[in-house]
Amino acid sequence: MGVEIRPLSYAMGAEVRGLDLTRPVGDEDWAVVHQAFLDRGLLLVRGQRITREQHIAFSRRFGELDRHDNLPKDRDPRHPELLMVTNDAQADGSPSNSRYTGQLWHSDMSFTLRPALGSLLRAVDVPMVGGDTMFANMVLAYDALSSGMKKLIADLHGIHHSERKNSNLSAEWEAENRRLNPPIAQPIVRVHPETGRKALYIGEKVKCFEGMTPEESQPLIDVLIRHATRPQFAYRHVWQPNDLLIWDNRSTMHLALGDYDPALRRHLERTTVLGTPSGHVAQLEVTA
Ligand SMILES: O=C(O)CCC(=O)C(=O)O
Repeated sequence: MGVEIRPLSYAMGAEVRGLDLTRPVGDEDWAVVHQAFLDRGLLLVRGQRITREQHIAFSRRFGELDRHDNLPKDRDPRHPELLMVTNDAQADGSPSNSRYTGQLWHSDMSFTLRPALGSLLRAVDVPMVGGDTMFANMVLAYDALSSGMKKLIADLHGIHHSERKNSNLSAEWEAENRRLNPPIAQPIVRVHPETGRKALYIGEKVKCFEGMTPEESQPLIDVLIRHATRPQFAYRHVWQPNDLLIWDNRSTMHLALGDYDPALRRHLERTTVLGTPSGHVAQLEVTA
């Protein structure tokens, strides 16, 4: 029997049943999974007790994997394709730099010149309650804008920064992050290379529009994020251990809510599939 696809919410997402990633996925099942990924923007595969190697091998079906040179401190030294999203303390006892990963609405690696096509995040250990992740369907959000707003934003570029929400990360991490990741300008509207559909490409890592000051930009950034994250465009994922979530970064954005007891372990591991080149190093507007 082949895989079965069941919608998770009206807006987006689907659960894939009947997939066992400890074994290679056959071509017929893969075709169904890949089509559901494009159609629904987010896939959930529950109960995947897989090794890191199996996680990486399945991820490669989606395309070439990022070795996370833009976030070298967050990757697993033995598997650079795997990024740790964890609140485990570091070897020297200092707090994890990735404990705040994703706590701003974002699309993965938007602050690079090759933003992610997709991400595959597996829950190893999650608190009994909380630590949920929210997703928004950016194609639905774009479609629902007025024609006037579509015209207004058509040629805008947003400048994406790589900072994390809380700034009490180690000074060393912050300095390296700034050095490796200059601000990158990305179009606010992107055309999905596989579906041909337009999607909003905005998030809380966008600090201003190119050619405009932060003060001029922020009101419109706020309007677009508020619009895109309306409940009817969203899905909220409540994690179970061994859940694998797979999302399309070209048609969705997401947010780690951080709504959990920090004394409890939360450890997830992510592969990132490289997307097509996009954007350019930003020209920052300097005003008198
Ligand atoms: O930890 C989460 O819930 C999401 C992590 C995240 O935003 C990411 O890996 O991009």
